Amino acid sequence: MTGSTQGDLAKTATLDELYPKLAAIEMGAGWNKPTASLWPSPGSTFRPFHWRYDQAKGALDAAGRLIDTALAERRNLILMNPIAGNNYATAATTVVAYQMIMPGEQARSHRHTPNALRLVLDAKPGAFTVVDGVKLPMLPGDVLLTPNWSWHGHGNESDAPAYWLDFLDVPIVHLLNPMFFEPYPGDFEPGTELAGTSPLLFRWEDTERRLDDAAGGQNGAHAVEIKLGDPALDTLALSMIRLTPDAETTPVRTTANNVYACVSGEGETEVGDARFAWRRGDVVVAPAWERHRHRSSGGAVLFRVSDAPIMTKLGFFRSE
Ligand code: 1HN
Repeated sequence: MTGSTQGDLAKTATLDELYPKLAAIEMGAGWNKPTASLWPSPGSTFRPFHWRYDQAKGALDAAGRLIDTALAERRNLILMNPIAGNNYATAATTVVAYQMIMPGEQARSHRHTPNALRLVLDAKPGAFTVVDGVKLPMLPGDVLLTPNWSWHGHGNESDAPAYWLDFLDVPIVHLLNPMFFEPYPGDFEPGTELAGTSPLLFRWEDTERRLDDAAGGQNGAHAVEIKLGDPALDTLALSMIRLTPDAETTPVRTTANNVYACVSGEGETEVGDARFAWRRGDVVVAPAWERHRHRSSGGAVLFRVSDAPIMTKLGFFRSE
């Protein structure tokens, strides 16, 4: 037995003597810090933040000279929320990364329990992801899903580097611990050409048509939002928001974490006390319960990744 006996503990004369005895048996006095575990409303530790695509592109182009896909399973840049002690997560449940693959390269296939998706930023015909043996094309504005345990590898048969954003629920898998990861036997999974459509691919041309149709039905509204999937993944819901010129959205806050990426145009987002002026390819995070709104004078399209499905399933979703 480590620490004091039942009798020793029972005879302790003062609190000052009790605390070290508790520490020795890995117990703590719950009466000292009631506010350390419960507080009146979400006090998110994550910060509103903005990452710029032009800077990511510069760094990825350098990495393109400095590391190859044989060395790096993925040539990507993790968007780390700038809070003390964090060197991974973008928001509490979500990690976002910029990734680049050079002409002629292959990023070997693997599968993992975290759910993932990509938003393509710049790519020419010939860039692709093979998901469970099917070759999904990657063109700007396309969104590709690689759900829990699906094989995925990336390739580029075009003559230009391809850039995209990855979104994954890795931090929630870290918290709950059901992590499994497996490299593909034989490095790169071959893929058959996609015939027709796939539930794992939302092509920009289809998304754009849906946005046009939605706008037609909502005269005078400054923003239209369409869902991609319902939800696209078990943990993450995806949507595209079109801000019409001079749009200003109503401020909202929700217990869900929201990450926004600009697909086209320019604008700004206020998150709490912060204000971020963004352009194509940039990423802004609005952590849980931070009130936020978007503005665009010239019009823009924003991609939204939200962990609302997690909050809803667990009964924690609130919005105002
Ligand atoms: C991952 O597997 C990919 O497969 C991209 O392309 C980004 C970030 C964190 C963990 C795994 C990919 C990732 C990732």
